[in-house]
Amino acid sequence: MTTSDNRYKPTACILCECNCGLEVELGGEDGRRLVRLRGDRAHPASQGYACEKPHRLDYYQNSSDRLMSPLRRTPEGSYEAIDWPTAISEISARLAKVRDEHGGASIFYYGGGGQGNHLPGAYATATRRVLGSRYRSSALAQEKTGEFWVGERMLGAYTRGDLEHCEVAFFIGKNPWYSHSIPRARVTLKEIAKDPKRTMIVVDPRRTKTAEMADIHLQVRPGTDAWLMSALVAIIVQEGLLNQTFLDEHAVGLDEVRAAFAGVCVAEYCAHAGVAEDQVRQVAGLLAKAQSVASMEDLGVQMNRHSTLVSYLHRLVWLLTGHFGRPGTQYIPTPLLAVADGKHKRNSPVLGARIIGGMVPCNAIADEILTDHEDRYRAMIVEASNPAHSLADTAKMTEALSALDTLVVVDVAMTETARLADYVLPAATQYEKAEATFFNFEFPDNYFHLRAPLMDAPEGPLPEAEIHARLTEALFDFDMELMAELRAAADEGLDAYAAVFTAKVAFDRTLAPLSAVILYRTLGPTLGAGLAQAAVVWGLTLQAAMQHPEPIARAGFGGSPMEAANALFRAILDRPSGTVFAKGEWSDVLGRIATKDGKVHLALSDLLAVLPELEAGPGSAAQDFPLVLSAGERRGFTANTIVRDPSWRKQDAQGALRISPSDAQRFAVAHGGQAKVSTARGSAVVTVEVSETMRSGHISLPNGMGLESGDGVAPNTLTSLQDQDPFVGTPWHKYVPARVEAVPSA
Ligand SMILES: Nc1nc2c(c(=O)[nH]1)N[C@H]1C(S)=C(S)[C@@H](COP(=O)(O)OP(=O)(O)OC[C@H]3O[C@@H](n4cnc5c(=O)[nH]c(N)nc54)[C@H](O)[C@@H]3O)O[C@H]1N2
Ligand SMILES: Nc1nc2c(c(=O)[nH]1)N[C@H]1C(S)=C(S)[C@@H](COP(=O)(O)OP(=O)(O)OC[C@H]3O[C@@H](n4cnc5c(=O)[nH]c(N)nc54)[C@H](O)[C@@H]3O)O[C@H]1N2
Ligand code: SF4
Ligand SMILES: [Mo]
Repeated sequence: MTTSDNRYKPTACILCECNCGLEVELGGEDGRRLVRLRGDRAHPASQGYACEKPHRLDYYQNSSDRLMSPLRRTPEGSYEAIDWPTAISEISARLAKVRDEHGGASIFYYGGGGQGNHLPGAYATATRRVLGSRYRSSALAQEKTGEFWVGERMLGAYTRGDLEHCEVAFFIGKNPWYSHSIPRARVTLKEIAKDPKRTMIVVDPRRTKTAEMADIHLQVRPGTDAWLMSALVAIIVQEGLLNQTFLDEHAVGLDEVRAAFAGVCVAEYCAHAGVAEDQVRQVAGLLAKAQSVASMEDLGVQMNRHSTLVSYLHRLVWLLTGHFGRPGTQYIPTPLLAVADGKHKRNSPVLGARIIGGMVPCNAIADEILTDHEDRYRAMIVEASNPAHSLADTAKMTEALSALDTLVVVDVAMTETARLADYVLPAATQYEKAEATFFNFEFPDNYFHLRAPLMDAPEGPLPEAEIHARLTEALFDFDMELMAELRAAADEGLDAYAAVFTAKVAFDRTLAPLSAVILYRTLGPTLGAGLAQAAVVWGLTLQAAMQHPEPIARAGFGGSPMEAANALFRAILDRPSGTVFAKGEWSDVLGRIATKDGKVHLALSDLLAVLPELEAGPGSAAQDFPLVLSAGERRGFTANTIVRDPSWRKQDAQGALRISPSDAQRFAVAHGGQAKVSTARGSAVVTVEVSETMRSGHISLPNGMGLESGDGVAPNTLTSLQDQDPFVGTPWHKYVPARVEAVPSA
């Protein structure tokens, strides 16, 4: 199914992880402007849905900060344009020198993809391999690693909730009306809200748009979710609201959990959380009695005190009540590539911090550079990410990035991070090359969308696949005969190619890790105009066909793994609006539990061990900092730092500080006026928005603001590296002790 109107070309939105399918009409004098955008009805997940943001995607494509040439930093600190051969030879020589002197492990890789572009990370594996780079990280290690780790240990897997079909939807620290993250979020929210048989429960200190639509809003005191969620578990345990049949059959560890919560004083914990006890009891009853509960936690708790503990308590709530493996409850999706791995295999080299899913905790990175330790990171490649802005403690992060021997940034725009780099490499935008993401978490049908480019890249920028191919080739002698053989096989077709590739590359210990670049150079040229960067996807389809043959066969791609992979890859190339690549069945889900014994593990002893610490209560705010700042709230016109031009915002251009009427009065600040917000780490002057939606004691600032090019406050000038989760090092961006003072008008 493709669009009948051929002025429009299919692609996707890149502003949040939903990646809604879009149709775009190009225009402008050079034909390179995204002039008209609409939801693509042929997209299997979004089905024509889009929110307000993508209509202004031209601000991304035609940004004034666009990089058009490789840049090298001059001794004076400015930048000069250099050509690609110079850039590649100098960068590879500098990184090789760091590798030879200090070991490849001292070369760190950060990023690899954002909300819309995950192919660069796949290509970077080759560059990292030839450099011997061992450590990497990305934004996921400052939000999701706690959830991944807990999921891995309890279920051997990452789970999601079937919010589209549940009777009860439970959102914890999540505002999908503005932040989306589920397909067609607003349609789903409206459907739940208007159906009297369905219930929406929201846990959030702010009366968000989502909370307003909810049947029950637990307006928790900021940073006290651990008490609230403990109270919920305690009620379930103490009142016998357990789904005993489910637990007997599928779970172990119930006795330890029972013992840990038997003595919890629910009334006291509800008081600590600032929520009425009867409301919490009502919620526990609803969750236990409902046919199906689907839930979702996000940054409100994942970037907050006790984040990993709350991820655990959250899972206990739906597991104890048996909301798993049935329509409308939680499931384990079939990923094309697992971005959500929660395994802990090793620790970081300097601080010994837990590395989850291969990602070093973001808060550890600066300290692992700014040290005399022999194993410190000395060079870094940053790709499709802006850590100088997005990681905690901007000043410290800037100091750390500046202290590196070599920093290479690959981006489409001159970012805050690029301004610290020794070399800046210009990438083609996501509308100038083949792109895709691996945020494929749907169920039972699961989708993959390979986007063809809307236009060629201008002279200068290159797709990341080409950049990594050139870097890898500068550092490694490929066997040109083998490359020619693969290239010839590719010309004969996928089947011939697959045969040579599996015989000579896939199982070769030296070559397999370089697969992405080999595929790009040999299969890539046969894929059609602008699609070479899609070559790595063939390798992933082969992996997926080996790992999940049944759901992939059900989607129409059966036969041997190679046959399935080839058919799937052809479908991915042929369907410009996205492909259903896997069809799950609810009866599969329990069988996907991947713990050693196939059971749900309810008792995580290290997390149960910290529960008694809650008995002392949350403590009171420091005198200097009586308020809690959420540094980085999602709003109507925020999209991390993907769109840099401030004029893209139709509202909230200054990124106002939200404050409750009572706090505004207490600190003598007025709506529309200026105020100074201060934390232990910094201060900033902000525009004030007095809002009834805020709970007193809680203030918030938007994310993605305060770029060099724009207004507002860069939230991480106010955050600190120390405020982090003790288990996995995720930052507490939503829990920054702060104060607000009036600024006299000039
Ligand atoms: N518009 C827009 N959408 C986006 C993005 C964007 O930049 N802009 N970014 C995308 C990305 S990268 C992500 S990770 C997601 C994040 O999506 P969300 O997690 O939904 O986004 P936030 O607004 O940061 O935080 C969610 C809620 O947490 C609440 N909160 C604050 N403190 C607490 C607390 O102590 N307890 C509880 N229970 N809640 C608390 C806030 O009031 C807020 O409503 O959004 C994605 N979608
Ligand atoms: N205080 C605070 N800090 C936060 C958050 C918060 O709530 N509060 N939220 C955090 C969260 S959840 C996230 S996900 C992170 C996001 O922060 P980052 O991971 O740093 O990502 P973005 O800000 O999305 O930056 C994406 C970069 O990719 C570039 N880009 C776009 N397209 C391409 C491309 O095709 N190729 C290349 N090479 N580059 C491209 C953009 O120009 C931009 O520089 O921020 C985190 N930081
Ligand atoms: S929901 Fe996300 S992906 Fe979809 S249109 Fe809005 S910002 Fe884009
Ligand atoms: Mo995120």
